[in-house]
Amino acid sequence: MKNMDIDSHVRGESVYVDDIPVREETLYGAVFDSPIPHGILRHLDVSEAERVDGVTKIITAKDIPGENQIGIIMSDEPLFAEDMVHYSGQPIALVLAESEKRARTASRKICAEIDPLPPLTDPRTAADQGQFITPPRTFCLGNTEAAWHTCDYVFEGCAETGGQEHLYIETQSAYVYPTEKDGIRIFSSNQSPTVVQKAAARVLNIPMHRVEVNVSRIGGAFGGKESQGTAWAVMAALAAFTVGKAVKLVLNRHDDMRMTGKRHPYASDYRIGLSKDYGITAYEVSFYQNAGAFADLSPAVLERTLFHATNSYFIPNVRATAYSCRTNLPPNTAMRGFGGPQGMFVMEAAIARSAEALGVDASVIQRKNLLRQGEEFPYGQKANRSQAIRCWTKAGKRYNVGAIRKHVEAFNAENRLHKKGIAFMPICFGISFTKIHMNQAGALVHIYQDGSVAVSTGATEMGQGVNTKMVQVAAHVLSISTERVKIETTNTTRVANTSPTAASVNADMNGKAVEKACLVLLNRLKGFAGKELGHGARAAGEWIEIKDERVYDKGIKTDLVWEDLVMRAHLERVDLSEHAFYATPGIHFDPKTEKGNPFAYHVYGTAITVATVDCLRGTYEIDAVHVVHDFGNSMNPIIDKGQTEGGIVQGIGWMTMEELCYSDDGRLLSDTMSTYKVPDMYSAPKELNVHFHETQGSPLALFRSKAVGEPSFMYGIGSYFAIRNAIRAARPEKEVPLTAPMTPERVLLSLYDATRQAKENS
Ligand code: MTE
Ligand code: LUZ
Ligand code: MOS
Repeated sequence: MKNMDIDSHVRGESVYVDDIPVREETLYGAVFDSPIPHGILRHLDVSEAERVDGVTKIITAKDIPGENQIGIIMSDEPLFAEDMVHYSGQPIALVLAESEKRARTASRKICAEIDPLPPLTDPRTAADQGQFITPPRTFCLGNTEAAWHTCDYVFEGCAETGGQEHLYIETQSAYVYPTEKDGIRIFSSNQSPTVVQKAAARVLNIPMHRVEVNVSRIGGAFGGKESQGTAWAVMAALAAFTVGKAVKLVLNRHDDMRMTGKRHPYASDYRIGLSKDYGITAYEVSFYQNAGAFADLSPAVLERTLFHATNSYFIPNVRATAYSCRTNLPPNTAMRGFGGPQGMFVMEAAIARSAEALGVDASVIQRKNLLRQGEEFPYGQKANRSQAIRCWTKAGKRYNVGAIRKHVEAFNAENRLHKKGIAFMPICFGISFTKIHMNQAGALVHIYQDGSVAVSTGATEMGQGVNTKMVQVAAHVLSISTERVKIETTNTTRVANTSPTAASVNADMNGKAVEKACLVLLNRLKGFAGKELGHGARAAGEWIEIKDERVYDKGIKTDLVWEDLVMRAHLERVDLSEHAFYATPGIHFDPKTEKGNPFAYHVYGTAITVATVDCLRGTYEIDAVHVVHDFGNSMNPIIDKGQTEGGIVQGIGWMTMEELCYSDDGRLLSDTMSTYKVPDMYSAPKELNVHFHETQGSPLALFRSKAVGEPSFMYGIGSYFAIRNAIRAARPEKEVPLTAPMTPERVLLSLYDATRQAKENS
């Protein structure tokens, strides 16, 4: 089944927040934010702004009836700054006016008197000053201290990765209006309707049942609306509540890029020990996460970095420590991979550095240490049905890596100004929220009298195709046409207490809830049909089957079809609605020992990347990415392939060209589409092959079809090392710092001025 939204997307008919027809007398919001990254807010002068024609009200912390607080994990983040500002772009006030233009004009006339304080932007400096969001955490396996003596080789160094802008197409948006009896209805572009509902209730000081949050669909999120869609929705809610009118708040691209948090930049130190035959005996790593000014989701992101610190390898002695460092940047947040990519990059960097020092190809070390069945992750879980080696081997054979290598070598021998590099990138990604309690989902299924079906779940559709998969589940279980199934908007009044649509688990968890609800309805209808066909009341349904919208009795086709069955059931007063709940079984984790079985299953795969570097210009092309990926038993190959390709290109962007530049005083300089480069058609790999490695999947995956949202992102790391290997083909003697992104500028510095860049990175 194709993504059910594509026709309306292409015609421009799909409705996003900005497309909702507004009510009469709707007011428009513009956010006034801190012009500097750190300081004491002495005074706010709004008098001139208030005089702008059409301005209704300027909302500040003083207008909040409840708590000035929207922190998702820790209560450390005010909706509006009050006494202090902690980052450039931090909201201070919301201007309400009759038009967006007037609101913006007025917001430029607000004057904030701020005594500046020195800003922190670097995580290592923050750590030196003891600026931590949470205490550090350490995952251990074996005993690294004892293991170092047994190693034949030990290497150490540092590795750095940059942040990443989500660049969802739909910017942060909310449209809110008051409902009767002091209620509020919020339309928001948001991955976490319940988070918004709870935060709005807290800020407005009303119970959650008076707040309704509705999400029709999201124009892309990538993690950027897991926690960070909340502020704008709550601001609009506060404004609507205060003035009693509808309020619309849509950030423009520039404000969105300036004010919202991004993927966390990390600075890391590693030490790796190997045996003579290239087995990795010991690995120690310290991660310094640049969390930004408030906790946001940083502690959870930090945790996933630790979970994925050894990527797809078994290492008997591991010690991984992670520090969440408070800086004066916008709070960094969830983004595809959620800290996993940052952890895996350092592992791959350590292997690359070892390989270079030992004069072997990195793939020799990678292959040697791939996880086997039953081997233990540093967090105590054992690899179950590990596909690491199978995917690797299959990739090598299927894409004929021997021939690729020969081609690369021949090319490099013949060309002086262009060089090619090749890199393997195995991945292993854990599926489940790492916070166990978040692994729950609900679904509400109605069968209407005419046989049409409506499904509500806690999942939000952001382009990943979860709604399409939900249609497939309902149609399959009830054995009816997909045309009969409609997916409703995600709404807190229909499915309550939902987890964010994140962690790649939403087809699995919401799909299992839909499956459960549909099975209950199916059995109820079968029982009813059995009685109608003259079987005794007890276990009447046992003889009945519903296949392709028709009732079969003891395997024999009857005249009873779906529509008649449903109508007759309704007339006999059979309940045609069902709510079901799913909680992932068998997962647990003890944060005291940092051990457990946190993931329902893992997703594996291998990518082979080939890149060509232009050694005069520092530019490069990704010639090819060849993937063998563990999809389990894919329930929707079109969607799954799209998710995998999209993840890869987004991963390549993070590793190669997307660079967030800050001024010394913590202002984002690359805050527009003209200064922040994302992958386009020309920077996508010239060839991108995704082979479906079909396996048994996992019983905890929906229809044994494994989660696809995030894992492929980490194949992008291969592009970094392919480019690095091309640079090394040109300059084998140069020490190239393990810093990402590998922008053309960095390629040039690596080729021609290594010392300067070494200084830059020291
Ligand atoms: N695909 C599209 N088109 N747009 C998105 O915003 N977000 C990604 C991924 N794929 C995203 C996407 C992220 S970060 C996650 S966690 C998953 O989708 C979430 O959806 P799922 O659990 O249904 O896979
Ligand atoms: N969000 C979250 C996530 O809250 N917990 C997670 O474990 C997670 N993992 C990936 C992406 N988002
Ligand atoms: Mo995805 S980072 O879990 O929204």
